[in-house]
Amino acid sequence: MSRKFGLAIAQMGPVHRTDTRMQVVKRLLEMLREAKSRGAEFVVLPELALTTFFPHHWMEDQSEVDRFFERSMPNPDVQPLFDEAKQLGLGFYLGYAELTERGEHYNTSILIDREGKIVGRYRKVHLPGHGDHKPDAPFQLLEKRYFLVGDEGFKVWSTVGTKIGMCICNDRRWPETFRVMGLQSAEVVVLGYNTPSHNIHWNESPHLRMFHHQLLLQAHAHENALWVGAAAKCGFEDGCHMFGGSCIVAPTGEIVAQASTEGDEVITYNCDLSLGDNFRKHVFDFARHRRPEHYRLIVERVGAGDPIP
Ligand code: CDV
Repeated sequence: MSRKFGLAIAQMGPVHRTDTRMQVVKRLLEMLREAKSRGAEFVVLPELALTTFFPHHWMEDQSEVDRFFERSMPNPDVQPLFDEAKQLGLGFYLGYAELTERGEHYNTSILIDREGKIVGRYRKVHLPGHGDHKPDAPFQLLEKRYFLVGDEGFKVWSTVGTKIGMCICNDRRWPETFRVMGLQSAEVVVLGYNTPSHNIHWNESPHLRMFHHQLLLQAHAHENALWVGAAAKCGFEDGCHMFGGSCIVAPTGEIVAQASTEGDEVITYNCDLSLGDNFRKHVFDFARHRRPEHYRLIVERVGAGDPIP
């Protein structure tokens, strides 16, 4: 029997350093309304949706960095988003920079149910890039400087009519991210991302960057028999070009909806949550077929080492 879940992705065009939270929230409100008018029940917003992707910029003054962080959630700037979503009966995923009461900095996402209540929080585990200043690079990738590694792992929540997990951007490149949520019976995994079209380390074709994004999401969706919803912030943002390609991927591994612009754009799909059932019962029946006794190196080693005797 099919179980329908109206999933929307609200891709964002650039947010510049000079843009205010109020301007950003106004854009997001418009997309929430459009998602609702197209039958959505849940909307995925990007990583660090409220500000520019500030890890692209070297800053020495911590108070300048802290301007990009939220000290509470929801706060008065973001409250209209919570109010409107509740009014529309929409759940949503929101990525933002979190500054805790203890002064810790995380790249965070939250899950909000249809009553406007925060039901889940995820703090980004895989922080890409570097911590030092690279003055010769066209832009910086300073997540290792500005954020701590997330301390709460990958969780799955029973809410908004499904079992849903969260991750953020670079996490989508790691099979462990999705398998840990697959092992908690996730039916949907949602994520936001900011991915530059250019690689600062070597000369990689921009088309390959998009290819890898799609390849990985399609593989992880299929091998864990779940739906994936991925929302970009993209376009030329403060001098750095980031690719779009926001998409919804089915448990078959097929991309069923994809953004075609690099601006604010809503895509929707009426997902059948039962589509993964056959895969879960047969080829990817974890309980019958997985052999964790042969996977021990995955948790025993971090980096690659010598072959085991
Ligand atoms: N925000 C990210 O995590 N971006 C990385 C880039 C830096 C490679 C990504 O994996 O898309």
